[in-house]
Amino acid sequence: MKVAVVGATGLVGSEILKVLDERNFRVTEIIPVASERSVGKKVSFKGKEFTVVGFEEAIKMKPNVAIFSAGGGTSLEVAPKFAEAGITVIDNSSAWRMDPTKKLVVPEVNADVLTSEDKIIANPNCSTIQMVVLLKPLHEKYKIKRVVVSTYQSVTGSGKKAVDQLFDERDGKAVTDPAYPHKIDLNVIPHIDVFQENGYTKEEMKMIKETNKIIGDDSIRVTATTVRIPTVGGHSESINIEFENDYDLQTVRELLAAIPGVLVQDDPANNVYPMPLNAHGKDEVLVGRIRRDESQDNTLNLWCVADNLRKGAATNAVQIAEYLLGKEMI
Ligand code: 2RA
Repeated sequence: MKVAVVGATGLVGSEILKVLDERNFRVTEIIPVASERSVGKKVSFKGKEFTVVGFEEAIKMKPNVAIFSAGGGTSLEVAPKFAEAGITVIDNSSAWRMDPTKKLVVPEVNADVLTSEDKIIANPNCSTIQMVVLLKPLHEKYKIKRVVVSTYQSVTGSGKKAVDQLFDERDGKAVTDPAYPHKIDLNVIPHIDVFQENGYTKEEMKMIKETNKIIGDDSIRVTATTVRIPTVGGHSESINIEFENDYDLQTVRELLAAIPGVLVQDDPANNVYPMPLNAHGKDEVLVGRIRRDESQDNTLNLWCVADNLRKGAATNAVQIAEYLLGKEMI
C-alpha cells in the first residue's frame, strides 16, 4: 500500500505515522504531505527520514489511501481532489462527519457500513469515539434511552500550541500565542470549540449528533458538557446511561470486557480505575467506576479514559484503513 499522511507534521499526523509502524500496516511507500509552509520538512517513519510534499505532488504519486489530519478547511478543499483521483481518504477533521453522503466510522461499532464506493470516510471526534465503543453493546443488550456525559479533555486535543501553553505556564514563561482564552495550568475550562446559538459548544454538539449517526439510532437522547483540563495523556469521561430495561451489573462488566480494544480497570478497593497517565500512548479505551446510579431506575454510571491522539484519532483512522485493506476495498 502507498499511504499518504496529510498533515504529517502535526500532533495527530506524527501519531498516525507511529501507529502505521507499530501495527505493521502494509506500507510499501509512505508519502508525508502538508501545506505549503511545511513542504520540504523532514518526518521520520520506521527510523528513516522522509521529505514532506505538497497536495498536488502527493496526488500525482497515486497513493492507495490518504489519512488526513489537516483541519476542516483543508479537508473540504483538498480531500475531494484526492477522491477524484481514485484515492480513498480517511479524514480526521469535522468537515465530512455529518454529511449524509459520507460514512462516520468506528470500526468496532459500524465498520460494516463501508463499501468500496466510499472515497471520503470520516473519522469521528475523539471524545465521541471512546464513548460509542462502550455504548454500542450496551445499547444492543438493554436499549439506551438517554446518555449524560461530562468530559475532562487533554490539551493535546487542541494541538501543539495548547501543549506549549500548558508547559510554558507551568514553567513560568510568557505565553505570546495562547490556544485558550484563559490560563489552562491549575485551571479547568468548560469550553471546547466554539459556542453555538443553543448555548452548547460545537464539541458538545459533535458528541450528541455523531453518537446517533455512528450507532445508527436517533432515538438515543444525548446531552454533553465538554471541559478542558490541564493534562496531556488522554480524554476522560463520566458517562451516565439510562436504559429502557433493567440491567445486570455483572453482565454489563462482561459485555464491556468483551469489546475488542477495551480494558476494564475497575477495582476501587485497590485504587484501580482509568486515568490519563495510564492511557497515554495506548490504543485501548479504559473503563472503570462501573456502578448503579442509585438515584434512578435502569441507570448506570461509568468512567472511561482513552488517549485522544490514539484511539481518538490516529488508531481509529488506521483501523479503518486496516478494515478497507482486509476487505480489498483499497
Ligand atoms: C478536542 N475534540 O479535544 C477535540 C479534538 N478533535 O479539542
